[in-house]
Amino acid sequence: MSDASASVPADASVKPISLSRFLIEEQRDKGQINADLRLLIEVVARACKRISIAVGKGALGGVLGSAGTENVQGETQKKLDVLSNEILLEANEWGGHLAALASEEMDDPHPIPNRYPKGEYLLVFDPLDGSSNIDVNISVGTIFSVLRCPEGVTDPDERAFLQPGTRQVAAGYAVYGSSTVLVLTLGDGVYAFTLDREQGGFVLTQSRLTIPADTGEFAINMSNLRHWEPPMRRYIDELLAGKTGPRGRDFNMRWVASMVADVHRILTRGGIFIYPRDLKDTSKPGKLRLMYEANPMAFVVEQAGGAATTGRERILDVVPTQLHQRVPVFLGSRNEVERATRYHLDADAS
Ligand code: FDP
Repeated sequence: MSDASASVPADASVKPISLSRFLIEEQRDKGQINADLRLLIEVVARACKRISIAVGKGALGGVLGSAGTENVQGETQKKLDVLSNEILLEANEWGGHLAALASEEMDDPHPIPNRYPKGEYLLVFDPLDGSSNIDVNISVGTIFSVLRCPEGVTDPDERAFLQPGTRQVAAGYAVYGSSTVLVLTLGDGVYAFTLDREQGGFVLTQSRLTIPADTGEFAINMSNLRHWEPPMRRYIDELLAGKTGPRGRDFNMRWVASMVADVHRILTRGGIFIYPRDLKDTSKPGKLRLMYEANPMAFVVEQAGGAATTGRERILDVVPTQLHQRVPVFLGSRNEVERATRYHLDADAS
């Protein structure tokens, strides 16, 4: 396994490039984005900076612990889940770049209030992913995805959002860890920006991140093993068998239990992240949400040369039927994702 990512590291002798300058150049020089999409990304980044500050205050900010409410998934909301959601809504609703927003923390899409102009984009986000980790000071993050509002739709409802991940025009996440890093794709490579806490802005620190095709590291919640389907067990059994097993090498396991942190590690040094379908509750085809987690992360991972499937098909090809739909997720180093997917397809065929 290669330990180092093939991405281009920041060169200390080169003048730092701010997120704003990066976006202006994407618009003006490359024609990759228009002014509205540039504004949208800048506003999301500003909201992430505010969330990062709130997360960083920890107990001093009075924001740790439960909010005493449940979201549409029946999960207990943390105070920071609610606060992060409000920060993203407030930041984005007045700029004129959005037609509507949808959040993992809200039952229905959030319309743009009539007093503000509407734009051509739809913003989808998980305001604070991995929030069960917040009270124990482990990395959490914000995940976002941008779609175009379908032509002719002026008051977008849930149906407007039900587009496959291939239609995303931008996606990314901010990970609030030992440093805050914003990872972004506009459909032409993956870029990472580190928050300069003194200056208050995001600075480009890695260009064209690349996930190695092979890896010796996997991330999965092993406590669910007894509920997995046979091909899933086969894949993990072979990894656990190590040098003397069919794979002929040892594999290492890492599980932060914050998807953003696990995906960020994989973008940095490779690996496979799996949240498979399990038979514990057959009404749920997985734990992670297609629109808020799987699609944006799949877009980022594919743009970095990795692969992302449900174990059976490419995540980005899944046509959503519900805003809060769940899917199994296999993503990261291409050769491992393809192998795990093949085991599932072979099992289905036999
Ligand atoms: P969380 O429930 O804390 O929000 O989004 C779901 C998620 O975290 C992911 O970030 C994480 O990868 C996964 O769930 C952790 O699941 P387990 O509790 O099964 O470990």
